[in-house]
Amino acid sequence: MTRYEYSQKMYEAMGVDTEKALNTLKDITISVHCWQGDDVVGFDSKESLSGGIQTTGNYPGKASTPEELMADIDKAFSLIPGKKKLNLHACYAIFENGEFADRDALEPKHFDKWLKFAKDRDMGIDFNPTFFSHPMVKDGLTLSSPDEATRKFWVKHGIQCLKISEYFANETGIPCVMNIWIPDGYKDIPADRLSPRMRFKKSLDEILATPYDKSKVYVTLESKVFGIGLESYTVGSAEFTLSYSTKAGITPLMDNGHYHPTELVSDKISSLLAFNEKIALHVTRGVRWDSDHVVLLDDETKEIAKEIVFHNALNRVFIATDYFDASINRISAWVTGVRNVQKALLNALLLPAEKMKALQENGDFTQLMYLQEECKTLPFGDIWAEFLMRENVSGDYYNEIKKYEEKVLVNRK
Ligand code: RNT
Ligand code: ZN
Repeated sequence: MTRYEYSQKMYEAMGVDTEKALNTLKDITISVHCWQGDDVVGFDSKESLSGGIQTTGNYPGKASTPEELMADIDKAFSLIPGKKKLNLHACYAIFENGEFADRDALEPKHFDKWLKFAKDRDMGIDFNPTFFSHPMVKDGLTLSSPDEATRKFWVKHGIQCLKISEYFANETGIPCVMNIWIPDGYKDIPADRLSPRMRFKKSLDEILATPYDKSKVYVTLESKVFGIGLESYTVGSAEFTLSYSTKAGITPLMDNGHYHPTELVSDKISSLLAFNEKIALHVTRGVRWDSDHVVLLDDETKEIAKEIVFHNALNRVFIATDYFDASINRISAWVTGVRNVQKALLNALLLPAEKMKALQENGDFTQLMYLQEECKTLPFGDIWAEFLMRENVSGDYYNEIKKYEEKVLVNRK
């Protein structure tokens, strides 16, 4: 008997079908953020990263050209099992022959290289307008700016991105999730909290007035509680984005780094599922603040996965990763984080969900606790190893990445 077969029997005794779990896992798409590869820099602006987000560290080998970033994504994806989607930001536009287009003039053609990249790999693309790291961010504001020229510039950016998203969906045949996140906020106590929010609302209305095919493009809106240098007030707060999403019929997005440290996204998912057909997540790990550390297989990541799996919501939740660590090998950061999202999902798929739910409904909390704790020591590693084997990826990604680092990354300027 193989280790997998032996472990399968142990799960069977708990009432869990490991084959079903593995078959479900292999079809779950994770939208992998491209920005881990170059510390959220992109190719369209010489501005340093702004918007209250920050990468720290200067590990060698950062990608600084489209070719390098694509090669690194390929390397990372070759070591990540399961289905992937490419999550791009508008600042990753690729200009050729000295041509340039500002954010308000971006067109689908500026992403044709990415489109080809994705198509060649049978992947869909998700997209994000980039409302940061740009000279038109005035006093930290974009869509909520009181300066009409600034606000209009960013509205135009949003509209162009909507067109690009629809282009991706049409060309790949896979729906595109377009996420709107703006950094807008104030460092110190504002005199007027309402006017910026009213302008943000108006700007979103103007962007969404552009006709687009709602079966192909899912517009999501991401909230945030604060940013660096924007500690006192964030225009796109949780209440604002949730209310707006509901009213406009778009999809709310929760990033688990965007709440007060004792608030848990795992507890929020069910509330949003009660009111939305689809919801979206940015899976990250905040350490004391929205630090965007690499996702680990920690309790909260497992609990988030459990909420999706236990409520049969795998086809209702868009799962994307969002973190950026510049202090370790960036490819390893990618692989570790995405694998951990998948491990958390597998962990949830290997729990006797119906039995646990019934124990709760029957008020048998003693047995529920017993079962929850027993499941923690089941041979999860054997089932994960089986998944990697079926997906033809090795468990040892470290040495593979180390080789790539020595051969490719260290030679970069
Ligand atoms: C910032 C948000 C946002 C960004 C990306 C780069 O706090 O999480 O999603 O991380 O758009
Ligand atoms: Zn995010």
